[in-house]
Amino acid sequence: MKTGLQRQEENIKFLRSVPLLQNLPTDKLAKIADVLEVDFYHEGDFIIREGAVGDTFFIINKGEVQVTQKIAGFDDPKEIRRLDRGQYFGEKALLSEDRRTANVIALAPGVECLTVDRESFNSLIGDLNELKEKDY
Ligand code: 6FW
Repeated sequence: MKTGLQRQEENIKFLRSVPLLQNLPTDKLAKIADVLEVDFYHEGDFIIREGAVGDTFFIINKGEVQVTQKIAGFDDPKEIRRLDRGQYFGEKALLSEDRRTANVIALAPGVECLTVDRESFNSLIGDLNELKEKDY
């Protein structure tokens, strides 16, 4: 059996390996590890739906996701990117207080994400320069 403390230590270790969070001091990583939740998705699940209201930031802990976006004049959204362990998504709607700008779909055999809500994102992550300067 794994204790809550072991889980917390594992989460801090993983957070330290995420490029976006690499320069954060341990006390901030510990705060993120305290507030994050773990979500599991099956293949084909829409983790994020383009156009929806959203209040969550995601970091991939296991598996791979597909990012797709609606193209004017086409019925089917087009794949724009794939992301895997250590990469993040969902920051855009939080930074701009706007709707989701793309779909994010779980690929086989499933996906585990660490999630942070808007309030914790604002106080712990949203100020990072990498996020503000990002230009896809
Ligand atoms: C893209 N155009 C848009 C991605 C994540 C991090 C980095 C690429 Cl450093 P949201 C939908 C999310 C959005 C982004 C993500 O999809 N995303 C894109 C694009 O070319 N969104 N508009 N590429 S994946 C990605 C690089 O995180 O945030 O809250 O939800 O709008």
